Amino acid sequence: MKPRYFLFALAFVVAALGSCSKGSPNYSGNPPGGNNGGNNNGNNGSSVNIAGFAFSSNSLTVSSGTSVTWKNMDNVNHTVTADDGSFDSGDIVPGATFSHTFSSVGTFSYHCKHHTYMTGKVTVH
Ligand SMILES: [Cu+2]
Repeated sequence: MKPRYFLFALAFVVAALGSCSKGSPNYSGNPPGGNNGGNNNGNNGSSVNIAGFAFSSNSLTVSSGTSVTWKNMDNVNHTVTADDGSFDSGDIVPGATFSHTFSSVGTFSYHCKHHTYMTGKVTVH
């Protein structure tokens, strides 16, 4: 009596599991191509580190309207001063940043007032 009841119950469970797995949808795992990727060359901003008494990207090309941010990674003051005087950060203390938006097309050379060998340029198109 008892063993037969047990077998019956077991058969029922196996049948239930079987129908369950047969009935499950054809799921093939993660959907493909979910990553759109980051767009790193957008027009909204660009950055230059000042480190080791040098501008990390000393020749930068950006679109008109781009805001460029310089960050002083050194432990002395630096400046970002346009050679033609069109912009001047004043002293950028260690750890601080300076931003300038380039709204007109052209090539803008700049330097650091304290260390005139530190030079860079931004080409705006
Ligand atoms: Cu400097």
